[in-house]
Amino acid sequence: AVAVTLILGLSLGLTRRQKTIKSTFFSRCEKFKEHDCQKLWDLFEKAHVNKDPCNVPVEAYDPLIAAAPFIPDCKKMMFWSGTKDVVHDLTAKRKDCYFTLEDTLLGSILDGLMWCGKNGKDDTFTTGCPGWSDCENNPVRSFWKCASAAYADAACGDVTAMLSGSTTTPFDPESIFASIEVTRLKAPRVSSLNVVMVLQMNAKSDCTNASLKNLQNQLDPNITYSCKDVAEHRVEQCGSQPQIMCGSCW
Ligand code: N1C
Repeated sequence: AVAVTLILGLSLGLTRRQKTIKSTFFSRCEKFKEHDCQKLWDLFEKAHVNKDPCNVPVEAYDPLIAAAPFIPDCKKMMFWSGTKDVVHDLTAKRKDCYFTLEDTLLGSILDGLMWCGKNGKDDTFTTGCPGWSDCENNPVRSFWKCASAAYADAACGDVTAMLSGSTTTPFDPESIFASIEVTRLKAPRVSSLNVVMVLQMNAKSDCTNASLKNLQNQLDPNITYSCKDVAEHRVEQCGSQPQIMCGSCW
């Protein structure tokens, strides 16, 4: 009886967990109209189900990315590293000015989620998965690398990147922004990269930070680079005062 209860409890728990990520996936997907959410879910699962969760290459998510309609407003594209909350607070309120990967179909579906498959199992799991840095080829990291590459390829015009003044290395070579996105921005499609250094109280770095030299060295030399130190409250102000024109926020 104990064994039966255990097995029943385990499998119930499993179905519930699985239902959670699947229902989150579908409810977020259905908010965007005209998409085949079932097809996207199937491609999503195919990338990692029944695989070693530390051995899911970036390319495993290519079919999913290819199937998702991906038409960001290329002139408004915003990148970020270490500034997720302040950026998303802003972009939620100022869709007229900025657009992030989380505003695309797949980015919004998978934002904040954790998942993996396991060898010999047909399910998507949300617990017992490798963390971001536990192994390089984990499903979550591979997905964001794949999506970020496609996102950066789509950029055009004047691009903004919000980096954090609260770390000593705002342009962190390990980050997705540094390792994937920056080198994919190409002139003349992209004309400028405008870094906003978001400064909180007691900031540790600003536009003079040495790591930003590496950014400029990695950037296509035909893309104009600029950097501006901006207090965090000014960024928040831009969100709360929609009458401020996009170009005059800082
Ligand atoms: O490693 P990062 O930042 O430099 O990645 C941010 C960069 C952005 O410009 C996005 O386009 O890469 C893209 N991106 C996401 O859109 C995204 N949404 C959620 C990268 N990572 C993303 N996440 C989660 O944030 C991801 O699961 C990981 O845990 C963080 C990476 O954030 P970071 O180090 O601040």
